[in-house]
Amino acid sequence: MTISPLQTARYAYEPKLPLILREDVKTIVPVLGEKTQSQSDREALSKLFPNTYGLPKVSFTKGSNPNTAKKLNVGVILSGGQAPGGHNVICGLYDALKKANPESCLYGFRGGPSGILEDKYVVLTDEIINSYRNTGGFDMIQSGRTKLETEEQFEVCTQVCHKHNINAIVIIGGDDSNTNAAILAEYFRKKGEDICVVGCPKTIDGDLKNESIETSFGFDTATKTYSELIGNICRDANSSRKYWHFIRLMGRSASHIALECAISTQPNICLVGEEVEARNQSIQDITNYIADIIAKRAANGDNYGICLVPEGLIEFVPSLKVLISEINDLVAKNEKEFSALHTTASKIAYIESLLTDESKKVFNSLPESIEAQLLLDRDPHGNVQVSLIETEKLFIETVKKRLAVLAKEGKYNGKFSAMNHFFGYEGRCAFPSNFDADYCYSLGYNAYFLLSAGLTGYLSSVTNLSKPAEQWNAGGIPITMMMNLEQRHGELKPVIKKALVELDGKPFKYFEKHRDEWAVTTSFLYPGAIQYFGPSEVCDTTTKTLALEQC
Ligand code: FBP
Repeated sequence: MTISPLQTARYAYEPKLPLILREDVKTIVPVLGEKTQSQSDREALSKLFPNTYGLPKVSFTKGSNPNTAKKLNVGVILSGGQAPGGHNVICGLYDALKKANPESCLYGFRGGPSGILEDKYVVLTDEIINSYRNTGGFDMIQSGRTKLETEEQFEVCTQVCHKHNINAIVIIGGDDSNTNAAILAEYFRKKGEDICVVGCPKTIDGDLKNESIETSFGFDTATKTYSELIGNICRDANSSRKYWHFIRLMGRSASHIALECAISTQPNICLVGEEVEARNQSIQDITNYIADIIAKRAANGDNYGICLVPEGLIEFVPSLKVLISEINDLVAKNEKEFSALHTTASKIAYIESLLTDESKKVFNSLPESIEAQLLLDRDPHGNVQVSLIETEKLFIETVKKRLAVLAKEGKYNGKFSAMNHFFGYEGRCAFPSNFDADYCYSLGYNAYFLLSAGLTGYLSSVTNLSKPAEQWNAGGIPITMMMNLEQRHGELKPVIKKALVELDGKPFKYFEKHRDEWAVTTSFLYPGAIQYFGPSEVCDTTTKTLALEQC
């Protein structure tokens, strides 16, 4: 197989570990801290997790660790959307496991959580691991979105673990996958099974974070990749001075990706879903906001610009949120009739006939293409797939109309020519930045010390991330500590709290302070491509979000 020169060079890159994890594996010892409490709903959660609630936080120190002599069989699962660095989590776990005992074995369950249910696996070897070091993607064992959540599934997991004598499972996933990891850990304990479950925080969306998890892996590389592309488009716009570029960015719900890219590239406009909701804005309000900036720039002779739109925005617009949740319920309740309809027009007519009057009005106000996209297949959670809804095109249409009104009123005299883009899949499998390569390797390596100590229901945690790796702290956080109860499909469920953009947080405040200036005065930044080799200030810096949050 021919491989690119960069890939060859990346194979040789040695990820940086926190100092304590650089010690001989036999001398790294877990230290149990204070017992913990959940975010809220403490009584209810302690009843739901009688065996794993309130566990202590874990850190590591130097000493003598007898556990590392044990031969262990460990299973690893990649769950959900791809995020740069996933391979390095597996490589870190593999290296620690083999250093401790070369007889130990790592089973890679294929295709996500369904891999363990169907017992599809590969026993990972040096040859496989070495051909994926520091590379992007999840193709070593692939990923999937099946959810491990029912007792029947947990029973199958138990049988598969017995079959291979598996002592521990590492689940690399986002908030939902790690919530389910905690439920599986509790199930194993309840059944008296000696199988540990440890999670690793993954998602480019950046919404799995809290005081103990500073960032999810993949956010750094994905936002740097999008920022490079946005910066290139900014420069193109500034060169030809004839287009407005509307760029939608991934992020299933929270607007962290758009906000990070905005701080990195200083576009003229960046919408933030959480702000739209807080201000109770409608599509028309947002349209007016964009059109006013376009008119102001046109008055200066600048008929060009950049507008960033987070893909999750659509569900933050209050009237659309209601509409989408009505459609989700209608599609779920009338699944048979709905799937029997074969044309888009018949689907639109069917749903329209069942909507409440208020939502029907909102639905009818949307272009037909968006109506159709709102009816596309739901994800495994029954939610609309926001990555398929072309909100950027919606705004190009509504803004065009608004500019025509402003022109009639004598408030706009310009030329509006727009281009649309969507950046999502382009960033999820990029070669991990040095930060993600180091962070992910550390998360995986660290996970070994948790599971070899028999710790279960923990998330592998590496903190102090805005500092150089030698100052990072390694440890484990009980997953129940991050939980609260939330209504999900009509039921109160234990879940890890999703971190949305905080409007009083430092990253948003920084953006808010500068955005009016960036709107009118062209202030684009051109971050360029991720650098893997060169001076540390060019290659190793993390996101602006993390830097601002930790300053
Ligand atoms: P995870 O939360 O599973 O990491 O995935 C996030 C994400 O990349 C979102 O940004 C995006 O909306 C979604 O996955 C796309 O899903 P799919 O890969 O199934 O098209």
